Amino acid sequence: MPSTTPALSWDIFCNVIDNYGDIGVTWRLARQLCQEHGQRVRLWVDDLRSFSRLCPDISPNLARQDHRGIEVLHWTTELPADALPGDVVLDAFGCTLPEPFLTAMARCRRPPLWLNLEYLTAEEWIECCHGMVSPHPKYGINRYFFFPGFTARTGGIIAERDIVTQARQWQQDPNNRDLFLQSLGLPPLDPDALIVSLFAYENAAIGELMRFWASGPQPVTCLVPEGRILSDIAAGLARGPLAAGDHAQAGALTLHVLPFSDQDTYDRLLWSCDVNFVRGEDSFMRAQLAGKPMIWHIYPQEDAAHWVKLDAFCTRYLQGVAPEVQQAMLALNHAWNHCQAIVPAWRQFIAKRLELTVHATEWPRALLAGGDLATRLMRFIAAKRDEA
Ligand code: TRH
Repeated sequence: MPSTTPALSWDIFCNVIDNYGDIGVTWRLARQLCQEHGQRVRLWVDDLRSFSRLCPDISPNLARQDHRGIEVLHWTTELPADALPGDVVLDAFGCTLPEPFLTAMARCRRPPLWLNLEYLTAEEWIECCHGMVSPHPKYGINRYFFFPGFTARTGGIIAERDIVTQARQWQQDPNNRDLFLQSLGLPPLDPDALIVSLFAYENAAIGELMRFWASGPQPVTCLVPEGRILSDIAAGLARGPLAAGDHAQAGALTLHVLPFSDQDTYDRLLWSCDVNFVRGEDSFMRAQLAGKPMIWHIYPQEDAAHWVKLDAFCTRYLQGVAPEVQQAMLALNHAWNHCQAIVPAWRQFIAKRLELTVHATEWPRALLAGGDLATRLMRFIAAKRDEA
C-alpha cells in the first residue's frame, strides 16, 4: 500500500568516503522511497564509479541520468543552475551540503525539511538523539537527526516491503539456490558442503581458518566476492593473486571467487549460504534479513568505538538466546574482528549453527515490527509537516 504522504520531492546527498556502504545505503533508500512510497527522488553522488560497481546500469560519466525512476546527479563542485531544493533534503552520514545549495534552501519560502541520516548502531543512547533538531548556525534552517536502529524509538532499519517473506519463500525451494549458483557460473556444489559467503576487510585470521576448513572433516565451499580480503586468502593458501572467476581446491575446502555483483544478486548470495561473513553497515543488515547465522566484520574506527558498537549489537541480537549459543556468536565475532584465535571460536560457533539458524530466521520479524526505516521516515516527515 503506498503511503498517504503526498509525492514529495527529495534531494539525497551521498559523499562516498570509501568502500560501498555510503552509496549502498543511499541507493537502497532512494529506490524504496520512490518505489514503495511514490516519492520523487534526486540522488546526488560524488563517486559514480563506486556506484556503478553495485549498480552496473549507472554510467560513471554522465552528469545526470535516470535509473529505476530516480534522477541520479553527479555531485561535483559546480551545481547545476536549476538545482532548486526539493521538499525534503537528506544528507547521508553527515556529509556537508554544498554552500550554494544551502543558500538556495534558506531562500525558499518554505525551507525544505532537512534530515541527516546517521550511521546504524544498536547503542541505547541513540534513542535520546533520534529526531533531535539542530538549527544551522548561519541560515537557521532546522536539521533533524535520523538514527537507524534496532528499537521502536529509533529510525529502524532499511528493508524493502515483503523482503523477508520473499527471502523465506525463495529459500524454501533448494532449486532456487542451485539455479542461482549455476547462474553465477559455479559448478554443482557438494550437497554435503557447508556453504559460506565471505565479504570482509583485510583479515590476517583468514589463512588459519582456510587451512582449518581444508583439513576437514566437513567439506566447506567458500564463495568470496572480489574485494579486500583476497590477498589474505591467497597468502593463507600460499598461492598467487586471486581474481573474480578463480577457483581453488585445498583438501575439504573449495573456494570460488565471484565478481562483485549488483545488490539484488548479492542478496541472493546471502540467502543461499549457510553462514555469511559480512562487513560495514549494509551487508550486515542484509545478512540479518537473509535469516542465516552471520559474522560481522565491523568497519574499524580509530578511537575503537566499533568495539562498543559490536558488543551493543551482539547483546541486542542475542537477547533470550541460550547462554552457550550467545557465547558461540560472541566468541567468533570477537576473534574475527581481532583477527586472531579463529579456529577455536569457529568450532564453537559451528557447533551451535542449528540454534543460531533458528534464531536468525526469527530475528527480522521482531526487528521490523515497528516498520522499516523508509516507513518511519515517511511518518516522521508527515508529523513535521503537520507541525509546521
Ligand atoms: O563497503 P562497506 O565496507 O561499507 C562501509 C560501511 O558502510 C561503513 O559503515 C562505512 O562507514 C564505510 O563503508 C565508509 O560495507 P557495506 O556497508 O556492507 O557495503 C557494501 C555494499 O555493497 C552493500 O550495499 C552490498 C553491496 N554489495 C553488492 O552490491 N555486491 C557485492 O557483490 C557485494 C559483496 C556487496
